[in-house]
Amino acid sequence: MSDERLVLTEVSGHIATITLNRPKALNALSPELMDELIAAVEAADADDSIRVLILTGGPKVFAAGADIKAMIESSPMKMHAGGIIAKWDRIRSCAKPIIAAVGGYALGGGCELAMMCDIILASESAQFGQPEINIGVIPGAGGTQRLTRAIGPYRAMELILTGEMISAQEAARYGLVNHVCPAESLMGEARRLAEKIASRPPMAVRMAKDAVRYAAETTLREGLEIEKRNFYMLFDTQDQKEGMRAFIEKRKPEFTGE
Ligand code: DAK
Repeated sequence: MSDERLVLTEVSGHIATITLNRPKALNALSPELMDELIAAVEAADADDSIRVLILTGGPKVFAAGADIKAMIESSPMKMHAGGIIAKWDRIRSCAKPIIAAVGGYALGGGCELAMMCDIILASESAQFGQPEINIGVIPGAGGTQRLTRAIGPYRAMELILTGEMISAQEAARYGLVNHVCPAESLMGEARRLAEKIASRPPMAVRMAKDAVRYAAETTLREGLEIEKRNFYMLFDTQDQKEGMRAFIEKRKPEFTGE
């Protein structure tokens, strides 16, 4: 692993751990870092041996937002032509579950990146916020929408209008964070959860992620259609036969991912 890489990937068993590696700039999400991150996520998504991704920024910070220094001279047309929205959307397109392990600041684009993940674990000293208002803009990678859906309109409005941060504990109380852990056990907990999910039938995991995501992104009627479609599709897998047979035969299922 070279120190110059902005994103590091480590694979162990069925789990890929992707680490943002720009600590001196608090993992500010520069265009170069985002390119490496998207490549790492897409590589893990395409690798059949990987079932779950963990995304972290290391023990001290998750990400302090998009790189303000890289953004200051931008223009609407530059941003549009650079396709940055489409780029960020590629993280969200990952079919496998992503667990965010947040060790410190998750601010602005960093908070939005965590919210593109499927489960958020945080260390006791982590802090979350959308401080864009303090630099004359607003969240641009889903913050106004995802935060509002995650914690409700009144709390989201206050956070976005004041730009203030909330602690990991408050974020957990609001429903943004699944579990808060001591700093030293954050990665262990992320791994334990990733392994649990990786032991479940992978096609069912994908279909479940897909259906749950629709709940936040579409109408109830459409979401129910997607759920039904995904449920039916799983009857084309060996793991469905094995799971149901094992239940009837009172034994542990052996899932193959087929
Ligand atoms: N960008 C660039 N550099 C950053 C940075 C950032 N967001 N955050 C920190 N750094 C750099 C600092 O400049 C400093 O670098 P040097 O001066 O040493 O070269 C180094 O990291 C350490 O930072 P501090 O000295 O400030 O450290 P402190 O512990 O004193 O303070 C802090 C930590 C996190 C409170 C502070 O650094 C801070 O307030 N950072 C900025 C937080 C922020 O405003 N974030 C929101 C940025 S706007 C979109 C996609 C994404 C976005 C928008 C659209 N599309 C797809 C359309 C996202 C926008 C944003 O995130």
